[in-house]
Amino acid sequence: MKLFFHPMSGNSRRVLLVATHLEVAMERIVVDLTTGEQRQSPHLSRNPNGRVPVLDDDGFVLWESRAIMQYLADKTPGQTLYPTEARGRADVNRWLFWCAQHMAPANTVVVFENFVKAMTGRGAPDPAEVARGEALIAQYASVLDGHLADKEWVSQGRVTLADYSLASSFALAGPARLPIAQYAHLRAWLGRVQELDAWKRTQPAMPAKAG
Ligand SMILES: N[C@@H](CCC(=O)N[C@@H](CS)C(=O)NCC(=O)O)C(=O)O
Repeated sequence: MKLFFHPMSGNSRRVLLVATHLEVAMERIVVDLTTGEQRQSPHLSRNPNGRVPVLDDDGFVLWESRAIMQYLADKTPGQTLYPTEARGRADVNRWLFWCAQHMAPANTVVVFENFVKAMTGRGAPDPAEVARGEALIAQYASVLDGHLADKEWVSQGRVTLADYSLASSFALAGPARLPIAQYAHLRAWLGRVQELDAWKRTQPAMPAKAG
């Protein structure tokens, strides 16, 4: 199994977290997002969207990070990250879709302005874009914070794909200055995820020119 990824990519991180948690061995191949390698051949033939991560499992090529998480879990007998019972799975799916549609895109606006631009030499953050992203984060982080007020984990009372998917979207919260200081339940949960072995083992080294 091969994973085409970038170490600073939150979308890649969620796949690495699941692979590490499940002890799925995979060769890791960096696609250099800072030079545009993702929009050139051969990567475009792996993913016509020109993005990472992409999994290649013996010729079965799969893109979209949450689809890859689900595939890895489904291939692992006895795993507990992705429930097999209908309601448990539906609840985890709810948070995966919500993450993809709402929370991660909100975080991405600010991560792009405050972190990716510096990493790729694209100039200063645009204050209007930062404000737009911060408003979206306020809208969705408050939902997650409220949900976590009486819970240790997002779903099922245990670590699931939902935690890894959502936490990955906050992986650059510090260097990208995501405005989450007021969300105590969210921050406490993020701290719990960051204590997990899989999180520690997938921590990337920060690039010198970003942050
Ligand atoms: N929905 C996709 C998003 C993938 C994505 O946007 N990846 C970013 C890195 S975090 C990327 O490859 N960006 C390269 C670019 O936009 O040129 C997924 O979940 O896999």
